[in-house]
Amino acid sequence: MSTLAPGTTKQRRLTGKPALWAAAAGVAAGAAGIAAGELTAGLLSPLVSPVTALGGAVIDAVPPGVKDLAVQLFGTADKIVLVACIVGVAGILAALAGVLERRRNGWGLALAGLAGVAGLAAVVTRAQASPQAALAPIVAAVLTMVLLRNLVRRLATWAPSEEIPGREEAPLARRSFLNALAGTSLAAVVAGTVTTVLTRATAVASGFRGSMTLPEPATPLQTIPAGASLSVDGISPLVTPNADFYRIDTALTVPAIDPPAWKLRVTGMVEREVEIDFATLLAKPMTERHVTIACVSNNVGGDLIGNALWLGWPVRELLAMAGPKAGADMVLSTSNDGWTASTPLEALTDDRDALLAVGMNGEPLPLEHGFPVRMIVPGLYGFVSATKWLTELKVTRFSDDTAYWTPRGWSDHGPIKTQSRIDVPRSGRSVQSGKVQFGGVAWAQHRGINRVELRVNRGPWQQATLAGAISTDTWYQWQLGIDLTPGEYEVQVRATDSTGQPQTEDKAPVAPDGATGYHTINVKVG
Ligand SMILES: Nc1nc2c(c(=O)[nH]1)N[C@H]1C(S)=C(S)[C@@H](COP(=O)(O)O)O[C@H]1N2
Ligand SMILES: [Mo]
Repeated sequence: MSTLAPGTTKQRRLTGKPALWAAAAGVAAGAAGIAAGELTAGLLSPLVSPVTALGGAVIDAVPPGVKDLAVQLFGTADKIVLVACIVGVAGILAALAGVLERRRNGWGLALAGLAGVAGLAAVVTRAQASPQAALAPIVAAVLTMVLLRNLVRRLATWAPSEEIPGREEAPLARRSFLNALAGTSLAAVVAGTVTTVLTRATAVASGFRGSMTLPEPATPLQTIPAGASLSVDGISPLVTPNADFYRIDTALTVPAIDPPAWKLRVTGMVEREVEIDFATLLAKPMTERHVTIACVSNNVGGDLIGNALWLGWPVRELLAMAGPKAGADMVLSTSNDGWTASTPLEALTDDRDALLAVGMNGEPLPLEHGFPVRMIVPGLYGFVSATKWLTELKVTRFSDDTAYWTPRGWSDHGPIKTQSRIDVPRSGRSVQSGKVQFGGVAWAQHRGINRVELRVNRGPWQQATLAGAISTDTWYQWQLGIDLTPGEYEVQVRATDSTGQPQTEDKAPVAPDGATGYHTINVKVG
């Protein structure tokens, strides 16, 4: 802050302001630097930019509890909130750099340099980073430093931080600073706009996706048996439309993969390494299967579950080409962004039709659901099986390799637990007395469900009507009308799988391997 001589009114008007102008200079320099860095990344390494790399590093570093909380608080908007936080923090740091630099030459530059080092570290440790990706944070930091130095120098001639006897505000110096500030801000806006237009790498992928036609399945189309779908108002549709399908992943920006450049490699404990490209995969005999996939983070009664018709080539066929060696018991699948899942080798080679999926409900995979290729494994939670943007299958052992979530408090195995959910009426709703229609879904993928029951106020279990399934790998709809007089009721559901094992009443949290307990709702009958 300036130490101003009393009585010089012109200078006194500047009190407090120079620091604000310095902060503004920092923000403008930082914004222009970061925008230039993002632009460099957009041109040289569209998959990894300093901002998304920092975000990715934050996602990988936060403890699972925080992540679950963020998902609960913000839902799928959690990623937007994270980017907003990064931008906010960058803004504060930039303002601080401006103020510091004005106080002492080099301090603000040092802060900008430190931020650049953090960005560089984040970028080079990303799985998708190519060597040229490192240029972006360097450009961002160097440009920020140059612009900051330039602005602060002009600010110093306009509003010197040391009192210079007899010196008054210099209108020319003032104009010079303000012009430079405006120019820097304009450059930031232009670079930012060009970046958003140019870095639509997703545009390339979506362009390809839009123009491609899915192959016909070689096996007969899987038809939905009559009676698998119940007509109960408000029940989850038997097949979940793509637009309503839950999305869970650690990807801050959806990996945009150009299918002609895509390859899937089979490595590790195999007789011979195998590589397959997209055109070759599409030419393989495709299988079509309805499979209900579920997230291990789904709370009892939650909606992180969906059923879709997947088109793909069985994983076991590709693995057979490579020839897994004796002793291997796991396949570590890796996605384009470095995320990994550990799947028992057995589940990928038995007859359950684990797929290298390219289609979802009759369309190419949507980008956010793994375009161009993902894994779908009936019976296993997504975190140990459903790798999106798939690029590598490493045949290995559970004792030798660890997947993304395992050191973060989750299990290395994840068979889906038997569960059931009441969709209607919604908990807390008021309904008319008389016959109240209850309806919902139950699932025990790959085992199948043979009974669903409801109980009111912990009374005797009453058997619901269970719809015929598409297969044991999908969820089942159920319904039951119960006569209820006015009052408040607690209603619970439980399912029994086809081995005769009822789901447990014991409550377990989602970590490490899936929630248990009865879905319980309260209904007001009037
Ligand atoms: N590349 C990648 N694949 C991933 C994940 C991820 O974070 N990254 N999350 C998994 C998890 S936890 C689940 S539940 C499913 C969700 O698939 P969906 O988003 O298509 O519903 O994807 C799986 N595949
Ligand atoms: Mo998940």
